[in-house]
Amino acid sequence: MAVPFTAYLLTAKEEIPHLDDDLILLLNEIVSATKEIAGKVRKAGLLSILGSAGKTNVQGEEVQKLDELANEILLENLKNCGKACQIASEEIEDCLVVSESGYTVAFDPLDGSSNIDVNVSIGTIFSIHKDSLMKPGREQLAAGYVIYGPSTMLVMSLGKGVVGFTFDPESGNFLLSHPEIKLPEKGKIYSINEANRDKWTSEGLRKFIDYLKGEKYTLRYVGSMVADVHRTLLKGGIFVYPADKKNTNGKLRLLYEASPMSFLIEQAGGIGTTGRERILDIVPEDLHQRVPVIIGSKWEVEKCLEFLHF
Ligand code: AHM
Ligand code: MG
Repeated sequence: MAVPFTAYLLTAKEEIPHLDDDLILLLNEIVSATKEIAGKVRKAGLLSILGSAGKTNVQGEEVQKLDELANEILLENLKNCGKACQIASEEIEDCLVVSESGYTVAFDPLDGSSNIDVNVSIGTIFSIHKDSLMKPGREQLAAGYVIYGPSTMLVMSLGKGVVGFTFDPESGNFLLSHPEIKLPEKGKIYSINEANRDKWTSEGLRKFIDYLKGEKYTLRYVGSMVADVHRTLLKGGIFVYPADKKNTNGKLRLLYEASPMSFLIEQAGGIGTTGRERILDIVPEDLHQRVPVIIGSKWEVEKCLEFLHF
């Protein structure tokens, strides 16, 4: 019998000192919000919630109706549970201060917005710290994502490895299906939006991608970070969203995209870097700051760094 999420947390508590009852409550609240989001995603075409919400977010990006709905569901759950002192979301400009101390949550309610309307995998990403959102990623107490794909999966780390749960629609529970996710040391796949090649600011990166092609790598790029990182975690290889002429610090946001994903990748045995520094060592300066992202198997990321610094 597979272990349900809450039962897993209660057992993990014995090995993970920082996993107290408040953190368990908070994680349960996030997970219950994602179940609600998964329900909406599954029926999106029937509920008139596809398409644009007709506005742009703080970052000038078009907001989809489902982005907005997922954001509201998460915010509501987090505000009501009383365990989150500060909340930051991709969809809101300032952080929400609920109380002076406690857990902070940064999230991307629905990552991969461009894939919503075409029924391709999207996801929710979350990152949890204590007392302040503006701490380096290495101090995360928990991070994870839920991928709304052919099956809905929760992948999470509490700082002691990476585990995966698959949603069982019959029982309504996330059940432990991947007790120990380990990234292969080396893979066969690279993942990057190669249409931007001419705009990348690094010649070394172009040479690295050419090198991988020569080594018979294949390209997979969904355009949902959650899906591209999920594949990388399970199969190895490398995922890159670099700086380019338009996005001089890359596109992905540190607090709720780069940092939690880097935490998972490192916890699974991989590496996460901007090309200049370890992503988890960056002390955030801004809630929505962007960073270049190079994450994946040890072998490919180290090789990439060699090309970048040649
Ligand atoms: P979003 O949070 O608005 O969906 O944007 C982030 C997404 C990532 O999921 C993905 O890796 C990236 O944007 C894709 O960007 P592009 O279409 O430029 O390749
Ligand atoms: Mg996103």
